[in-house]
Amino acid sequence: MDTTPAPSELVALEQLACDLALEAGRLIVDERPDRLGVAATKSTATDVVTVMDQRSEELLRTRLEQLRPDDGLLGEEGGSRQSRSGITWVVDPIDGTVNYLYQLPAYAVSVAACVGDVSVSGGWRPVVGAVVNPMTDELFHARQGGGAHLRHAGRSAQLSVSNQTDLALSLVGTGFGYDAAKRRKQAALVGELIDQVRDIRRAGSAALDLCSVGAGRLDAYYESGLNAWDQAAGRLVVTEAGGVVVGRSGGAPDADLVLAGSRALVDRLAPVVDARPLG
Ligand code: LIP
Repeated sequence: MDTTPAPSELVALEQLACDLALEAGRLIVDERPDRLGVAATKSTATDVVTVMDQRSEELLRTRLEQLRPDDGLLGEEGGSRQSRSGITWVVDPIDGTVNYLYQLPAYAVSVAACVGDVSVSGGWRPVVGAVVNPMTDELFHARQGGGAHLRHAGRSAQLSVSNQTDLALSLVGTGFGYDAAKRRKQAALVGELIDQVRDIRRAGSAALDLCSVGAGRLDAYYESGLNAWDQAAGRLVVTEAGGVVVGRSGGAPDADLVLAGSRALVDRLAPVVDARPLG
């Protein structure tokens, strides 16, 4: 069921997404154990989970069960619930977990409310989203038709993507997966791109990279191997800031490829990125 909530409900959902992301953001900073270790690993030995990823997701799951019992849930650390309302919350309790483990201040809590079937590539879309970087005290948020905003130090600013159209003058963000063979392919694509752009940035959090595109801090961003929770909220920040987010060959953004930026830059970057499947 793909029904956009009414504008008044979108406002309430956006506020809830912001409140939840802020609360989980405080938790992962205030309650970080002094000697934080790796609680578990997932796809590879470098794909780590900390106890704070688990606690942050537990907090989000509990709050949503209390406040929105009919909504569904899809969380990175395994939280899932079928939707009865048509809304499914897609959450990443800590995006940029390796940065969090190393205390690099570039990690985020990402919370999005989506319509459609989140288990189907291209079968869903975010209608509200919030991304908090608790270390920089920045809250990026958006709702469908309501624009994208950055709240920082008590002030709020409307966001818009950069108007850079020249690929050679573009600052492009990207990332690498946890599988070594895949990383080699991803590095080869960076090698091909490096002399066609201004420079490359690798921040370590897809949610923050997408928000950087929305804020014009990056001209474009692309990555393969992302899950729905890595891209859901950030994707809406980009589109509500006037940009586009696509997948391979202009399709829906999914695990195969997420490519974001202004229409002009995405059209120039796509032929290079599309030509190198990284699966
Ligand atoms: C991370 C993404 C990042 C990517 C990492 C990892 P996680 O998500 O945000 O863009 O390069 O490989 O997937 O694992 O920290 O939630």
